[in-house]
This record gives sequence, structure tokens and C-alpha cells, in this order.
Amino acid sequence: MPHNYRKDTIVYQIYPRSFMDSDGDGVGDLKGIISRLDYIASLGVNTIWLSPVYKSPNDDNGYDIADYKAIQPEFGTMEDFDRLVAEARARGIGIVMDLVINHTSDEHEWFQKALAGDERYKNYYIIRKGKDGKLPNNWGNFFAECPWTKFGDSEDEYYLHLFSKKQPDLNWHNLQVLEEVKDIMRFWLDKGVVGFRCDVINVIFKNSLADGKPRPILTGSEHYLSTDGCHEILRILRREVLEPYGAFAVGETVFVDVPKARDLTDPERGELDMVFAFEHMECDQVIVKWFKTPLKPKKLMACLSKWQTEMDWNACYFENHDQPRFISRFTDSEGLREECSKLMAGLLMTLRGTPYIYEGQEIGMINGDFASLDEIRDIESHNVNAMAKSLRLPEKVRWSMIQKTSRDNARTPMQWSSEANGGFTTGEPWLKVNSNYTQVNVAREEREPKGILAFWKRMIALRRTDPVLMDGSFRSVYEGEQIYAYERCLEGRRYLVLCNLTGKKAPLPQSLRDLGRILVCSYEKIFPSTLKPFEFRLVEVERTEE
Ligand code: ISL
Repeated sequence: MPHNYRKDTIVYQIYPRSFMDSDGDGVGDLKGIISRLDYIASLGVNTIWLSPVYKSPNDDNGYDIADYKAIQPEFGTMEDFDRLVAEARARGIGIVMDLVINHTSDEHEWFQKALAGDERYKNYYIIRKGKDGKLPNNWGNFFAECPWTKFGDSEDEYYLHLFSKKQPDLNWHNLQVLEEVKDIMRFWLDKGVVGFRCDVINVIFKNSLADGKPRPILTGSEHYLSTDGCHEILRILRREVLEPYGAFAVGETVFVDVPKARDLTDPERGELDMVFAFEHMECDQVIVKWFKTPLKPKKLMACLSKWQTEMDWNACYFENHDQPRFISRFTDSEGLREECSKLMAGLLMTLRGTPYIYEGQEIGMINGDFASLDEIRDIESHNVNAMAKSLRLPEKVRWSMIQKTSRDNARTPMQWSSEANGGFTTGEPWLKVNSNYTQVNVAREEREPKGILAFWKRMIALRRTDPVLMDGSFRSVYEGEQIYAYERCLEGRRYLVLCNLTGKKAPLPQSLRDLGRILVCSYEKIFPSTLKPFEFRLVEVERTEE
């Protein structure tokens, strides 16, 4: 089966709540997105991934879906959605929907019917009796809560939820669930969307509900990570739904290693086009993602090289709505924000694979400047705080942990201008706008021919048109304490990418000097023997006899 992506695809992820508010209620919406389509097109991207816009009680900001065929009223109407698809298409941009099928909202009609005692719908979910007065098993939960909650008024029945208790897991052993999901996918494909980003797709099929081997987090995950059943479901969805539309599917796959990712994306098997892996996101974590240590550049280099070399093609990303902003992970010096953002642009557009840009990344947005937990909305952060409190971690420690790792760091409203609330809303924003918006915003960047945004646009344009960057092979050349160098080669043309992954200047090894024409440099003044803090350079190596 062929892959359904083009090598020039570049994706821009929108978190609708935080992108642009058109009606002053403090929440971003579809009309807001439509009003910014020209901006998105000006970046040079050709695909938008929309985080969920379906009807939802918002326990997890839309990742808890109450109706897969309706638009969340605060985001607008189905007419607005159809207009978004049409207007995006008119600008050469395809829309990718977020497909959340591991769980629904507990407010979904299916769960409500199950609660009312309808056996057909009870079998849509994973409902089990407790064992000897205890929970059905010892599993863990992604949001640091108990994964079992009493089912309705039942005395001894519980339902499984790997995420919040308002996100009951679907029972993928039930073929009716598969039929429902096929129907949902076709509904959106018929509207003209070009594909799906499949939320936590490798956890959907639970092999068994037996106790798991105890681990620091997610005890029990050996029973559901990338199971054969999951592979089988993906093949069916591909064959019967995606393929007839030529539609594309990227999977969010937690805890995948290279062999699993290769299986999931193998064209012979016909499952996913590419996956979001997490290993490079873990280079600054200690055991679990809520404990961070300064990012170790060498570890990041090794990880990027491994995935680049061992996968033929994959999704490349450094930010999304679940991760702290990358600049804030790389440096605590706001003085180097511009340099660091340009480096990210250079890296993302010169690695092999499909680049995903997260809203605001292209203007160098950094972590939210929240003063206390009261300003944080994310359910995960509040749960983690409660868990840490139960472990008697002092408040200062808990706050420092949440400040660094909260998913809200990336969810602060998009900074459009230096007007009130960064031009995001005329009302009260649902989440605090970063107070650096007077300095960091789109309007200002658009006036800076040598600024961050201009550099991102330049790199995007190059990535979309240059065959070497689009399809060249990858080879790591140098992984030092500061400098990362790799090659991209195609049909005798050879590019060398030089990155300084630290905020300190770095001597360039002799072997990497004066090798050819410099195509791009993130600094104006170029020193042959040094890379400045976070410098990015792209060099076309002069032909040498092979
Ligand atoms: O943030 C994470 C990894 O660093 C995870 O714990 C995250 O919850 C996991 O990657 C799953 O994410 C996806 O599904 C969740 C939703 O809350 C996230 O926003 C979504 O990206 C449940 O639907």
C-alpha cells in the first residue's frame, strides 16, 4: 500500500482554544482561524492539524468528545467548519482532524446509554467487577489518577479510563465500536478533510486486563501498548476508510521504540503514514515527564540521529499542545530567544521527515509566565499536584515541577500583536496570555525582515522546494558536547547542517570548516572557525570525488 503523504507536506498545528477569538468570549474559534488563514498561508505550510473541535464538556479541552459529528458550540457551527475547509483549500491548505478513539467523553450518548443500563452500549466500554472488594486490576493512569471509577450507581462495577474519569476507554474488542469509528471518519472525509492525527492510537486495544508488572508510571501498559489487535484495527481502517480517499494518518504513539514505530509505519503492512514518537521529548526528564533536568544536547543528538537513521521517514516535531515550549527547555536566557528559535527552525526543516510546527513556535513563543497553580487550567497539572501533595512534596517543589512541565505552557493564547491580550481576544482570555506579548508577537515579527518569523518562512520555503532537504538521505557526521552536524545527500548533492545546541559559542572542529558554500546562516556575521550561541548553518558541500 502506498503512503498517503507528499514529501513536501509541512503541517501547522492549531490548538483552537488558543489561536484566535472572533467573538470576544475569551476562547478561540473557527471564525478566528478563518480570519488568520492568510497568515497561515504566508508561512508556506500546506496542511493544518486541528486539535479537537468536536462537542465536548472540556474536561480535557476537547480530547473528551461528547459528539463526534458536532462542532463545539464555543468554536462555532458546522457551517463555519465547512467554510474553514473550503477557504483553506482555496489557499492550497488541507485540514487534518484529530481523531480521539481510545476514549469518549462520559457525556457521550453511548456512555449515557450504558449508564442507563443498555447492554449494547455497556459493551462499548470496558466495565469490570472489582476483585475481592478491590479494583479490577493494579493499572496506572496517564493523568496520575486511579484508572477505575465506579460505574454509575453500581455496587461493584468499575469502568476503565486511562485518562481522566470523564474519558472512559472504548472497548475495541467490540466490532460495533469499529463500525462506529469508520462511520465517523467517513463523515469528516466526505467533508473534505485530508486525514487524521490519531490520538494515543497505540493504546486502544487492551490484550488483557490482568495485573501489570509494577512500574513508576503506567503499570499495566505491557497489556495495551502497540498490541496485535491495535495493528489489525489500523490495517482495517486504512484499507476500508483511508485508502479509498487517499487520506493520510499520523499516529500519536506513546512509549514507542524504533522497531514498533517501523511496524506501525511499514507501507507493506498498511497502517499509519508516520508516528509522533516521544523519545527526543524525554531527553530532559528524570524517570517521569514531571521531573525535568537541564536538556543534555548530546543525548538529544544521539536520539535524533537514531530515529533519523533507523526510520525511513517519520513525523518531526519539537512542540505541540502537550509539551513545554522548546526554547524554555533549551535555555533560561530570554536574551537568546531569537537565536534559539531560529535554530529550531533550521533543525526542523532540515531533518528528514514531515515537519510539524506548533502555533506560536514560528514567532518564538516561550513557556507561560504563570504565577501560581490558580492560573493553570490543565487537568493533568492539577492531578499531578494532588498526587505530589499526597506524597508530601512541599508546595515550592510541586510548583516548580508544574511550572516547568505543565501542558498549559504551550496553550497560552497566540500572540498576534501588542494590543490588549496580544490581540487574541477582546474579552477575558480562558488562559493567561504570556506577558511578553508586547515584545513577542506576529505583528512585530512581520515588520522584521531579519527576525524569527522571517527565518522560519525562509526555512519552510527551502524545505518545500529543495529536493535535497525534501528527500535526501540523512547521516550524522558529528555529535559533540555543543555541536551537532549531519548531512543530507541526494543524487550527488551534499548538504552539511551545522547546529550549536547550546547558548555558548563553540569552536568548529577543523573537519567541519570551509567545506563549501553557505546557503543559510542564522547569524549575519559568519565566523569560519566558530559557531555562535545556538547558531544554525546550512552548507552545500563542494563536490568531491566519491
Ligand atoms: O503529555 C504527554 C506526554 O508528554 C502525555 O501524558 C499525554 O497525555 C499523551 O501523550 C496523550 O496525549 C493525547 O491524549 C490525551 C490528551 O490529553 C492530549 O492532549 C493528547 O495529545 C488524552 O486524549
